[in-house]
Amino acid sequence: MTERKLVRPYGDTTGDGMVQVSFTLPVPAGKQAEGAAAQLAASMGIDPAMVVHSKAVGADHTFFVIYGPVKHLVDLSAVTVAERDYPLLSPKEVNTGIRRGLRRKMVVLGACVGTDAHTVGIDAILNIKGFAGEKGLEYYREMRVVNLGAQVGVPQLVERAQKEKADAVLISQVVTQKEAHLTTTREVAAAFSEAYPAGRRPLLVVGGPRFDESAAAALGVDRIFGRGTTPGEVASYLAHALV
Ligand code: B12
Repeated sequence: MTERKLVRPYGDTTGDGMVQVSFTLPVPAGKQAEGAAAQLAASMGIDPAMVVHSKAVGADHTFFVIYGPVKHLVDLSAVTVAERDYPLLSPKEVNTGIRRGLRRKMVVLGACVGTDAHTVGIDAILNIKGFAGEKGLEYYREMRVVNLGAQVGVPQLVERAQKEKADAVLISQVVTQKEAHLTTTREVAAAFSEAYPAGRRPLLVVGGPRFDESAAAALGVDRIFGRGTTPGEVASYLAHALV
């Protein structure tokens, strides 16, 4: 049995339980708004709750930062996360693997899908200049990368994947308002399942800063990559999954 390891948040001294949270209330800035923020924080378990910052956001809303202690503990032995279950490879190893395993170039299609226009993330993974000191997938000699850019419709994505004979389709979802990232991902998964015979669709990989990386199966895709992902991690995964 794993040993329980309990920790508390750290503010000024070890174990003091101090946390900082921020939120906006639909209340005009003023004493009543600050009282309302303190009340909400107290009911969240922050006691005593200090309103350390409040600022009007337009005429009818106020933004707050609250600081104070919680009594809650974190049991590190009960934490579950999606661990990387494949080895990190160098570009040379990925290229060699593809050449030996596929005996042709791996076709990787990428796009920012739906209404989302945030292309910086998918470009960080695909463009040759890369991200965090690593070259993007365009740098890999054994990959043929097709970057469709922003605001690509789901039918257009499927059509292009078929035309290019894509081995992997990489989609980016940055906007999370009204769970747009989840809805679009489910739409992509459903459209690919419908367009391809069972077990024959390309590998579906989704990325964006606010995804839960352990939710791939629930969303109908093969893998999710979250914030801070580097191109090397994605290339290694593609080699692991497809070769
Ligand atoms: C730059 C930016 C813009 C630029 C985008 C330019 C462009 N060509 O991309 C512009 C000005 C156009 C823009 C517009 C808007 N934006 Co904006 N934008 C940002 C900003 C400041 C930075 C995003 C970014 O580039 N990050 C850097 C990249 C490298 O990080 P990343 O995207 O997380 O990508 C990494 C990982 O997530 C992962 N990854 C991402 N995608 C993929 C895909 C795959 C396959 C893989 C494997 C990995 C992967 O790998 C990347 C590298 O590690 C963020 C705030 C922030 N600080 O994050 C807001 C933000 C994303 N925008 C926001 C909003 C609201 C908007 C607008 C709606 C604003 C408006 N009212 O018009 C519009 C929406 C436009 C649209 N239709 O999508 C909100 C979203 C809020 C939410 N809950 O959804 C944010 C969070 C700002 C905020 N705090 O309110 N925006």
